[in-house]
Amino acid sequence: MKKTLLTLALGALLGVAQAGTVQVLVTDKDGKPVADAVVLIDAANKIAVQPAAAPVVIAQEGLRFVPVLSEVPAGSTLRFVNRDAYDHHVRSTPSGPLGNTPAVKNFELRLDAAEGAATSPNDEYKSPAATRKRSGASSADVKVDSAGAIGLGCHIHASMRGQVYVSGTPWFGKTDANGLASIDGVPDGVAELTVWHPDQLQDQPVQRLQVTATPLKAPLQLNFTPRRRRS
Ligand SMILES: [Cu+2]
Repeated sequence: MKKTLLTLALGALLGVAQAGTVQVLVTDKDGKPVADAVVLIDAANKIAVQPAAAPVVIAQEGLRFVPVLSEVPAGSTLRFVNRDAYDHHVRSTPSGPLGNTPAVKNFELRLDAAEGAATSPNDEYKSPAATRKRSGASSADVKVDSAGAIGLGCHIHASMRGQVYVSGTPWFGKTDANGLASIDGVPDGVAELTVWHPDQLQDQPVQRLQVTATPLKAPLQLNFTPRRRRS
């Protein structure tokens, strides 16, 4: 909501009369809805991407990354929080089914078990720098500035897989279980829509849109069918 208001305010300053909502439906090669696809819109009237106002939490919980896919604006801080009663060793990995897309940020974090560590919801927001420097921390922050994908893995648990997509545009979102993502505040005019999915072998084609104040529905079909994920 804040982003929408900001976009509208900036739009007014730039002489852009309106902004619209784009609802994207992502389907696979067989026409089935695809969840957890990142949808990105580039508008002719660009505004700079703003980092998330607070650290974006990615939990290690029940041997999983929660959420399994996080989409964040460039410049944001990721906060990895171990909520399990055992250690994790989070690291960035390449993305793509062949592991051929290098991560846009490289890191390795040893995160102690949550037991006895400062991981209650309130503690997460206390003095992150101090938490980071303390030895035996169960949470750590990573700032991500470059747009693109970061795979997540754990040295200790090979089955743990996650994804982060860092957006270079302020208009982005990820699809829900029905394959839908709704993006507000896109300036009127020509825009370019694209999608990123962790299973893609190559960049997906860019689609041109004409955005108006009337909500726009944009179907977007992948040229592949993603693997089924364990849930
Ligand atoms: Cu682990």
